[in-house]
Amino acid sequence: MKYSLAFGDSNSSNPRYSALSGNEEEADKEVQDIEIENSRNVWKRRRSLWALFIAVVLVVGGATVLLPNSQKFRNLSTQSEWHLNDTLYDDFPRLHQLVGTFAHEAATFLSWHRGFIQIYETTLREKCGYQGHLTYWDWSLDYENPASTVVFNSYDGFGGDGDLQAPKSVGKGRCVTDGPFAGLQAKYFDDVVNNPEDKILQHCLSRGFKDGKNGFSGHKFRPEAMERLWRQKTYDKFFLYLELGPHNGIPQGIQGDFMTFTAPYDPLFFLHHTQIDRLWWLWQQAEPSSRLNAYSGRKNGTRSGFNETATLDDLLPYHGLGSDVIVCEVMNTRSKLLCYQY
Ligand SMILES: [Cu+2]
Repeated sequence: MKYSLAFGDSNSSNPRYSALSGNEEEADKEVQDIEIENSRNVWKRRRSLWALFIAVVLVVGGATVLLPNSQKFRNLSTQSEWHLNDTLYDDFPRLHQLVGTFAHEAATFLSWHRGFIQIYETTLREKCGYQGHLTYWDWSLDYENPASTVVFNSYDGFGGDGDLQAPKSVGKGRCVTDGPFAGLQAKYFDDVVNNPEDKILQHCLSRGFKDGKNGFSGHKFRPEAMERLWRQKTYDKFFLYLELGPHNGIPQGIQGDFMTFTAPYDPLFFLHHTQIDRLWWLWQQAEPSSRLNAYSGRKNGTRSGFNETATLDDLLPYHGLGSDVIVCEVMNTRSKLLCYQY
């Protein structure tokens, strides 16, 4: 469809969006000729749509669970072309681990992850027959009791906490035994920062809600925290507050695989980072004339050992799983390379 300012339901009903959409006309002028075919929406509890998404993720993961609609995807190859002996599903945690100290606590946190989830979406579409788009979990709506969100439902969600009766697994968690990812096997686990070696450790998908179901706190993304996020005026202040605040609240609450640089083993990682990307997008849309080019702070994470200043010409590495890109290519989601909106 042609890009227009008539956004879909998810945005028009979002008070945060309307509060931030002051300069739409200006943005529209710059992009009026770009076709936007990719509209990312909020995760909705609609099994008819989501069985498909879940089935696709399962097949990428090489799992043996059979869901409605999944049969046709099971015929597709799950072999990675990127890294010998891995599946496509292992590729994403493996790449995320490789760039761990580069793409966190640095300006690259937002830019690198924007490219990363784009590669994931493209992989689902090109290699798994998925025809939908990435979706996001807006956890700020669940801040009062994040553990009871429908996202964790067994039947039409992504499954819940690790099973207290199940064996202990990685990252202070236990095996997830409900939902479509029950029994999913992961190959790597990286709990050692700055360890460049592969950490091969076969295990079940692990979650361990902090302090149990009632202790998983939404404190870091409560309304006051989100208000504070929107008050950040410069890119470096915005990304750092977003990363260390609202962003960290989710893995710290879910734990298990999600706690480490191999976090993409938990399929929720992609709903989470699509939400992070959307928050950056909203921040940019509030003042597009300046913020579509706003980029500052450290080029590499504080734990990387490097201390250089970030620029729009920096290279974002995807080590062959996807093409490397220059930061300026991912600043505007309406660019030719990305071509999506929220
Ligand atoms: Cu990350």
